[in-house]
Amino acid sequence: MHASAVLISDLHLTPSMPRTAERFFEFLEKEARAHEALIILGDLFEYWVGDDAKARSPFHQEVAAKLKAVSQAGTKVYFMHGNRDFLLGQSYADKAQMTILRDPQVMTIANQSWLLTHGDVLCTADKSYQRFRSVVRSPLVQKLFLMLPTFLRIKIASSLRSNSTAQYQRTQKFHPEIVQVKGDVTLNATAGLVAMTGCQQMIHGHTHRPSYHQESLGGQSWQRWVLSDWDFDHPETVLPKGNALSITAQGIRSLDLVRS
Ligand SMILES: [Mn+2]
Repeated sequence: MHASAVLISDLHLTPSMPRTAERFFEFLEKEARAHEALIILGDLFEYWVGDDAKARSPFHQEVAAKLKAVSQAGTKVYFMHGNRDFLLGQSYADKAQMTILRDPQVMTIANQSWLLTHGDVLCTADKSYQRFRSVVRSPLVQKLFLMLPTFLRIKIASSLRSNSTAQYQRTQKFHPEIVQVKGDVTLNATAGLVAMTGCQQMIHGHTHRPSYHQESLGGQSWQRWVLSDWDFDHPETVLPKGNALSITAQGIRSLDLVRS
């Protein structure tokens, strides 16, 4: 229950993208502190193979310290797992003073109910991803993975990422229409979540297709806001991008973090 909140997702923070991290730190100083709550809807980090492995890195310590400073300045920080950082655990969350949210989560902000999700669970046209997801999100598999030595976890995570990138690039080249469908949420899954939660205002990330939709199916209708991913590091190939959604008593609006 908050009078105002600002939401972000898909920053994919990594030491090799310093300008994106720099914009994030600036965002924490300015936009975030102007709200009662900061809600991170997943994929804050490019990948995560366990708190023990990351906690030692100076970059991840710096991110935790900056997040903690936001809490200490009076803005409550929430974190929902994405498909890349779902192994982020309680120990790192404690260090960053973030409260971990379940996915999906209904939250009251500015006297309205908002349905929050990372979004990958709604991409049901991609059957093989959903199969993969149900395996890697199982507590037993996670426990076994976290028992492996760190170097092996990093190796597995990076080979999974490069496989999925290679597969994406192949499909994008030969069947762009398939990428278009598989990479987006489905109307059926979205309607299912709206019905299950009874909440008609949804916010998610993951698809990297920032937008606002008014949708309906089978007598139900709802509004859906999609957050942008962030990239301030490759101006020669990718236009700088990054946004946040601000919810206050005045309503919801998108903050363009490139121009502001
Ligand atoms: Mn994602």
